[in-house]
Amino acid sequence: MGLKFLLRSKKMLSLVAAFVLLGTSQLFAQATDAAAATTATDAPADNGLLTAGYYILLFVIVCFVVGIVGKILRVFDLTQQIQGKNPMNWHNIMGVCCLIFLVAGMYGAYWEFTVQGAMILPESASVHGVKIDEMFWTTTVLTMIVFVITQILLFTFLFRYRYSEKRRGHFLPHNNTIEKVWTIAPAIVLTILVIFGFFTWQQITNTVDAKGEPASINVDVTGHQFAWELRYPGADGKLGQTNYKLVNASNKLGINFKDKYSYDDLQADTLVIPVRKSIKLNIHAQDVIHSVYMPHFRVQLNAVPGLPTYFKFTPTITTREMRAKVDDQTFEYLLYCNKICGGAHYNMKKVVRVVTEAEYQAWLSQQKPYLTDQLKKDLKFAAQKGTTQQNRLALNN
Ligand SMILES: [Cu+2]
Repeated sequence: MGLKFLLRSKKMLSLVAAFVLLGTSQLFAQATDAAAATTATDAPADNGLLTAGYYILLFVIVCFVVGIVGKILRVFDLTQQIQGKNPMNWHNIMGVCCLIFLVAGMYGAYWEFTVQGAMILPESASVHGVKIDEMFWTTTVLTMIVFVITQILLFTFLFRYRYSEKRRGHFLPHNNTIEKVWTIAPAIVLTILVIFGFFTWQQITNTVDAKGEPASINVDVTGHQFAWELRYPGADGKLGQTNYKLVNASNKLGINFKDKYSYDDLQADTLVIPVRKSIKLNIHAQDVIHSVYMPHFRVQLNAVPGLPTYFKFTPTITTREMRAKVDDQTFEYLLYCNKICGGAHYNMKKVVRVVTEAEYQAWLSQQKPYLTDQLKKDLKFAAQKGTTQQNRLALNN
């Protein structure tokens, strides 16, 4: 009796807690509405906590309702039995519940695609990006077909073959044909998808400029905690060599200034690239693993210390054209680091601007060389001492 009382009081407490939460949510909602009305802004007033609280409350209420309905049905069932009538057929009820779950689940999947489907990927703004998207959609459509078929079969079978006293279950210990079908069919489909992906990836990573094709524009991007450094080749179109042992306060990329190609290398704040020109992004890291990520160009590659990597791509839509397309004059392409590389990882963001060839040349002529007067002085100093400046990285080796 004591235990029953405790259980009952727990239920009461849960009920009170649910209603308090509902009341608080209502109050918050009113406060948010009032705040939105007073500030008179067009931005929707969204409170993540409030939304989460609302859905948790909704879930708790649904659980309560299901529990209460279950109890009522149980009492009804017992009453029927006491009166000598047929008991409720719970197998039929569960079977129908499976069908309801199937319809509700299918509608949920449809809703997800129609409402949030457009958020999957922004429009591709590079040549290979279109191929990646084709691959992505082919895989999505194929897996969706399998998903729909298996869900329909699963829940319809649960309904169709629900327990019945009139029917005896058929024991099927082994069937080679079924085994073959469900092993070979997915294997073939997956092999086709993998081969498709392999050829697409091969085309993307084939970074050698073909004969007669104009050379790609080489741009160095170096990640360190917590920023990206950009280096453009000067008039000679070639980037000078780098060496991590040369990294110091005035030569942060460790550029080897004994290499004549490095004299005119330029430093830049924004990754400006000309439209419809092949860009070879040379990716470096100085401390930990970072990752170059440019979602609009479908570019993503790790930046690994000691292992320079590269990604060749051709942008197809200028920033100006994209601003018109998305109807947002503040739109910018971005280069992120999408490897959680430390406390201020979120700072590793660079604006990428796709411009016309003329605009690119005009911009390039305004960039400053890495070989600054200070650096020239420092290098001269180092030459006099007969040694290069030591640094932490060099000391480790
Ligand atoms: Cu990073």
